[in-house]
Amino acid sequence: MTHAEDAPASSDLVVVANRLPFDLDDEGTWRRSPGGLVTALEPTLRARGGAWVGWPGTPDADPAAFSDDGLAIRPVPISADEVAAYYEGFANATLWPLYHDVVATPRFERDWWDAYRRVNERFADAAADAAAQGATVWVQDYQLQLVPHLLRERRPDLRIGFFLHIPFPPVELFAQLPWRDAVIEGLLGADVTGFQTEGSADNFRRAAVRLTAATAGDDPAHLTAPDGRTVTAGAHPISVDAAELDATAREPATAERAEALRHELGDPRTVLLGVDRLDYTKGIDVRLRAFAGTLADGRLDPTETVLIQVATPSRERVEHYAEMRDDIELAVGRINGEHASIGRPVIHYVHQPVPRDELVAFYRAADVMLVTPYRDGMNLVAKEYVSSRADGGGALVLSEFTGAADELAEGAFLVNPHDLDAVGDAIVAAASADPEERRRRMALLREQVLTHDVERWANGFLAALGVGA
Ligand code: GDG
Repeated sequence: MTHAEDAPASSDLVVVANRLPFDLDDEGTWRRSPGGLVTALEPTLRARGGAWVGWPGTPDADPAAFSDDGLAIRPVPISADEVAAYYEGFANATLWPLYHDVVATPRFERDWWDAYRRVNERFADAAADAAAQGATVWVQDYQLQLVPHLLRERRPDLRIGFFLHIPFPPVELFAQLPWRDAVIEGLLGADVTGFQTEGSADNFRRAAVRLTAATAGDDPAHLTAPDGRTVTAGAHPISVDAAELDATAREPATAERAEALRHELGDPRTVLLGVDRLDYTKGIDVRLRAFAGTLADGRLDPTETVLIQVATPSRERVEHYAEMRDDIELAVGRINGEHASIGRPVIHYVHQPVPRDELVAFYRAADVMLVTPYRDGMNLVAKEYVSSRADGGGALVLSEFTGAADELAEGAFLVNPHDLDAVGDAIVAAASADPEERRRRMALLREQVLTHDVERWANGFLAALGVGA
């Protein structure tokens, strides 16, 4: 990748996220790392000469800032020890389980907290450096919850927004965190706090009032911070680039690949699909057990039904993840052992990243998409599936405990993932619904997702922050 080497000037719009939209590899080469957030924000940022502050993805690397076609890239270095304590520790073994309803037991370690605070300070310094006088700064996600307050201390002239991509838990759970007051104080440094759902926004407001000197404002979406500033807290449900997925799904090559895939699977009557990072919040285990139940009781025929489970490697150095991988792989082996015949597995388990276009072909090939998290901020997979069904077919089994359920309840087969029987029933209902009913439901889902895409999300949040489209 080529880029201008001169240090970028300060910017009027700054995004601060754990990761940059470019990764630095071990050889020191920058590679673009596409993702939903990048797609959503890049055009606006480039048009405004904006900046992105984030970690380059390699421990101990300390590369210089640079400009890429109107976008300032400002790397924040993180040491290997800090990756272990701040990222794998506090972010992913303390906050992640705590914020997902304690699905796994969070670990509370003072050293991890110290590293989290230190790294958040470094991000706040970098953001303060990047921002022009009176600029708008948008901070992303649970790794950086202290940045709004730290940044305001450094730069009271800035307008600061914060968006949480994962759920904000009920105060009864959040209160377990030994450093709970500091986290709320961190978030209250923002002018606008955004959450995936009204439920999360409400949880945050309750926690702020219960645990700090913040008070509820007259407007239910407003809080008055201890320093007298108004802080808004509202729902800004994130989404996907629905038009782009719809267009990819319409390409003849995608339909051909989807058909070829079904053929490779042995032309089964029903193809079920799960696509997740291999994460204990995603309910992969309950989905496998429920599927096995429907085969065992004869409601689904193992000679006519196939489940593809893509479980992308994730956070492999965090303890809970390694254990869970073993459990899932044991379950896949057991279910295939009991129900498959030679050359015809009932579960195709993929523990590798699947290329994007191939993933869209998977979505198009799947009669039933299984999204069964115990708790999920939003769940983009559900929205990607819907966007990819340009043919109007397919059915979505969706956990009530996802943010997506707030928008997709009407068209989806909604399910409580803690109720194993109900998950089995929903899988059977979705697989056996008549085509008319499936098309009716898919039309409802598509109407919602195609009109509420990621661009609308980004513009909506920025508008709340006072940045015009
Ligand atoms: C967090 C919140 C919230 C997965 N495997 C492959 C692959 N993926 C892509 C999916 C999707 C993304 O990863 C996963 O997004 P999710 O939303 O499902 O889940 P998290 O990673 O937990 O994301 C979540 C989100 O932030 C955004 O705010 O919705 O609630 O937890 O885009 O497609 N992509 C490709 N190959 C794979 O094998 N190409």
